[in-house]
Amino acid sequence: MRIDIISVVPEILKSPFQASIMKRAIEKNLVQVYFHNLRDYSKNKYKQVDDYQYGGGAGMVIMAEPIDKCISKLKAERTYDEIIYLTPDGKTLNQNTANELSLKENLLFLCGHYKGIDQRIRDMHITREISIGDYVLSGGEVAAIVLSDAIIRLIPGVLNNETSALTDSFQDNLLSPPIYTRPREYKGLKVPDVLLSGNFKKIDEWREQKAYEITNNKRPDLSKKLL
Ligand code: 6GU
Repeated sequence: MRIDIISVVPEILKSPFQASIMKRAIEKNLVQVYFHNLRDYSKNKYKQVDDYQYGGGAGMVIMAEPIDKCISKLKAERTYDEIIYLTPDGKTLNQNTANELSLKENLLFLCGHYKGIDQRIRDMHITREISIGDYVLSGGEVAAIVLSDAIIRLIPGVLNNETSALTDSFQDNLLSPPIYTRPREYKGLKVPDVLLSGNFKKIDEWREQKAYEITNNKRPDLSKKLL
């Protein structure tokens, strides 16, 4: 898979890809991630990419031309399965969307900043708009990192068996059961006996029961989907 990310502040993007699972995925060449600085496509000598909005109103808008130039250059080099604009008014990201996007070959993410981007870019180039939740971030960069992480961990070979994505919360609309590691007792708090029993049938049953209990208590909205 190849992911290209366009941003006016690409320095926000870099470090999450330089550690842990995303770093490993890149090192294993299971994904290639490229950052593009929108300011490199500005024809303005101050590298300005934003301007006031027509009709008045607070907040600057990213101009169509630098975005169009950048996207058009990338589109000429390869075919993108999706060109995704990260925006709070997009469709809220969920596991199904991450699963679907993890099967694609070439993805292009456009991060908004300031008030947003000129509508004509959305009309011309964008195939999908994604939000990561009902709150406002300063820009789409953090959302692009979230989306990349959710997708990359699903690419076959990125996770090993122990961390398999198949057992993640949300893959089956169930939250995870409690987990413990050594020691058996910490400050008087004991690991549940069943986990030490060696009876794997009993352990599986306990975990499943806890998963249902926890989902019911914390996320009754997910519980309804189980019916
Ligand atoms: Cl994708 N962008 C911004 N700016 N804010 C958000 C968001 C995206 N998703 C939730 N809030």
